[in-house]
Formats: sequence, structure tokens, C-alpha cells
Amino acid sequence: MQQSLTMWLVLWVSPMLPALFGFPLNERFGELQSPGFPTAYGDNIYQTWNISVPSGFVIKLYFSHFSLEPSYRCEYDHIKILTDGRQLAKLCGETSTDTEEVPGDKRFYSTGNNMTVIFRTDYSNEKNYTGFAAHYAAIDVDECDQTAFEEPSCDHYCHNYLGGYYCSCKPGYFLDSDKICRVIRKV
Ligand SMILES: [Ca+2]
Ligand SMILES: [Ca+2]
Repeated sequence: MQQSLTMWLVLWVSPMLPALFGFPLNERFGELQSPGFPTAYGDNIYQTWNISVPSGFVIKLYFSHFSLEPSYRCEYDHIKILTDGRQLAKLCGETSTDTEEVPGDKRFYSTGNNMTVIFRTDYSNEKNYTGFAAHYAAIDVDECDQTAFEEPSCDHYCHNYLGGYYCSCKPGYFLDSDKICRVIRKV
């Protein structure tokens, strides 16, 4: 009896977990859409997507469709994009104004390998706004790009590859465990 009650509770609660804790998106690319897209979205939605890609990559996110009810500073219906606990954007409406922003062709980049997207709607959608379709892809971090990093990643030579990088040294040097190139001493 106890067991069937537990089973029932699990079956009842589990479909709600993604809505509470977010839909995990762990592939290297993917799509996010408002519920019911391309038809009008519903009321009182609070949906979260947690995008995660392997380390050595960042996430690029952009929108191919965006139609949300406009409101002052996007207080009512909106999309929030977060990375590393920082808000990258709060979006709503169909055109940008002084106080509201739509994504347009803008590309949003995570700082690390995680990004959270939150879609929130209030109690009405009378004009049948159709919501959004967004797409993400894992982008390799070019650790050898000196313009992007304050500290050089390598002592002598840096070699970038998808998902990582490695260092090498000039002739007569060896790559030590701390990634510093040290002179090979002749014995
Ligand atoms: Ca609304
Ligand atoms: Ca890389």
C-alpha cells in the first residue's frame, strides 16, 4: 500500500520537475521554443532551460522567431538569459524601444559552459503573441587568442583545438608540468 502511494506520488510529481528545476539541454546544439509554438503561448508560464555543454566550449544562443507581449521594462511577459549568475538580457515585445529590448539578430554568448533561459508570462495573452524559437550551439573557446585572455595560455607556442588546447616549446626547451618551457640541460 505504502509502495503504491509512493509510486503514485512519483508519477504525479515527476512531469512537473522540469518546470520547477528546468529542462536540461546537454547536447552540443539544440532548440528551445515557447510552449505551443508557433501558436499563441499560454498564461502564467514559468519555464526554465538549463543549457550545458562540455568544458572548453561556450554557448551561442540566438532567436529565429520572437513575439512577446510588450510591457514597461518587460515586467510582465519576458525571456531572461543568465550565465554565471549574471543576467545577459531581459527581452520582450516585438520591436526594441528605450526601455524594452527584442533580440533581433543578436547573438548571446555564455561566459562559461552553462546558460539558463527563463520564459515567464503573466495572467493574459489577449493579442495572441506567438512566443519564440531559439537555437543554441557549443562554440569552441580559442584559448590561444591573445586578445580574449589577459594571461597567455602557453609559454612558447599555443595550439587550439575543438574543446581544448595544448602547448609546445621551441627547440632546446621542454614543456614542464606547470606548462612553462624550460631549457633542456645537457649532462
Ligand atoms: Ca501577458
Ligand atoms: Ca579550444
